[in-house]
Amino acid sequence: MPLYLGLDSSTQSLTAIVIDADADRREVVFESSLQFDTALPQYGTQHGVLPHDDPSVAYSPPTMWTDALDIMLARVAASGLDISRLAAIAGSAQQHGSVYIGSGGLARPPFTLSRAVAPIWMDCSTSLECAEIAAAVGGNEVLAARTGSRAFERFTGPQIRKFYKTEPEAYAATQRIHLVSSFLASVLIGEHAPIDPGDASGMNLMELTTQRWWTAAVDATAPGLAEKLPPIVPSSAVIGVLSGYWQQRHGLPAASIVAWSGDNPCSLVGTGLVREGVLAISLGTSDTIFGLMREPRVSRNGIGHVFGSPTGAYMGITVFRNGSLARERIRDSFGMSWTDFSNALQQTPPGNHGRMLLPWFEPEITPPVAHAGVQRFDLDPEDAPANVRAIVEAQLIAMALHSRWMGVDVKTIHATGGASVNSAILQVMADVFGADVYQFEVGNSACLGAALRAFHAHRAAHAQPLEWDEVVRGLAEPVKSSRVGPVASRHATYRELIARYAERESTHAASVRT
Ligand code: XUL
Repeated sequence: MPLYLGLDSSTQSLTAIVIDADADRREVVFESSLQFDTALPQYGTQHGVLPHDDPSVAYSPPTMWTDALDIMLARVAASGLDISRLAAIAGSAQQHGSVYIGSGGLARPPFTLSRAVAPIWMDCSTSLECAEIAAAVGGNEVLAARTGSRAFERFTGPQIRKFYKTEPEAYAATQRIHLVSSFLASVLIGEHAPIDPGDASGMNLMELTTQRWWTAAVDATAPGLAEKLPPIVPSSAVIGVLSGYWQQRHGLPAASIVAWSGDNPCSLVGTGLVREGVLAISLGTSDTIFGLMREPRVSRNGIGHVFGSPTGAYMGITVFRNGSLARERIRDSFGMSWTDFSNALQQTPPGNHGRMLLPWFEPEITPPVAHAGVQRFDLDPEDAPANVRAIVEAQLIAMALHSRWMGVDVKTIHATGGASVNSAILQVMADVFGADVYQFEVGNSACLGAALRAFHAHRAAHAQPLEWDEVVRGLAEPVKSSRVGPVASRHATYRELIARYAERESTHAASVRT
């Protein structure tokens, strides 16, 4: 039976999952992960990001990602699996980050980069460029209606514009601009790869409904950009085969390479959200809340995004920057383990006696907060358990508040990402949303989603297409026994708290914005 490899290059780590799949059976047969900071210390990253004096700037080294890929392919080759059965590989990557390629091919490393670093999704240094692009296309509402999002600092278009303005010569020397996803796909096939609509919709450059580059936005971003952008192909396109370089280096077969996508579009598949009505919450470096959308209902208040879905429809998503690193900041400041963190949550009452915080340890995406600044209300900064409850409640209340634009009456939530193993956090989630929360056997839904996309595309390419329900069956289904149900009285408490939180949030987001 064929094997399918999914790879996920996230902010902090690279993960691989191999599934053994046919029409009747799917099974994870290999899973491995490496942390960039510890596996590749020579790059000096912290949580996968290069230290920088300006807190609004976030860069990572693209060669660190390709070195990680090399290590991971060696692990897959040495896994003991009959690797000659490897039929297809697809990938998932952190969204929005951009890689700038100069002249010279991609047949084998080292590659000629016209910019040594890649700005990533945590970068928020492009407010000016956002304003310029929005103004040039007729305003943020027009941009959102066409591309699915108003201008956002981390989106690739504003990032490209800043590069063009600050390093015009390096921009001119750039032959091709890739997303992290299309860059790593290129490395695997040994030539420039296309971009899929799921990840292209995180650029402020693609027209959502036609899945083509939108000329007005491209022209507003930087001169000559149209020639530097890869073509857009459907997410299920087979874009080539594993290049001779990787086949020889690791003894791998000429597996098909399927277009890579963003981690959130891949997670949509990996959490089984192939139908409308259910939302997923991913608790990772970023916290995200998302669900499938049959029609693109763009956020009117400029909060969320509509991206392309790998299933061919759309997805609504809201993204929070202060995710796992904010939870870790609280945990570490009190010298706690994760078990202590869960105990603290259990010791404190829902609603926290009205003690509250706004969790902006770093600048925030939702709502837009340009400068870090944690705000506490009736909350003693030394009270460990109360601070633990306050961060978790703040994050989940913010998610409930800022996912309303999707118009989903949330009854079921699929929880994924590192912190989704914590059932005390999931209880707060169930109570805040008044919804049943389920966990998954495979915690890394982005990576699993990539493996399932490889399966789906390979079957379709061999005239044996499978419906998406069939593709996700068995592996990307919530574990029924993991259900965490809401408690009605607590949900009532949170319904009141949400209004108070919203008021405080809007006052303070405005005051820390410049
Ligand atoms: C999505 C976003 C983050 C990154 C994290 O818009 O900015 O979720 O994709 O990897």
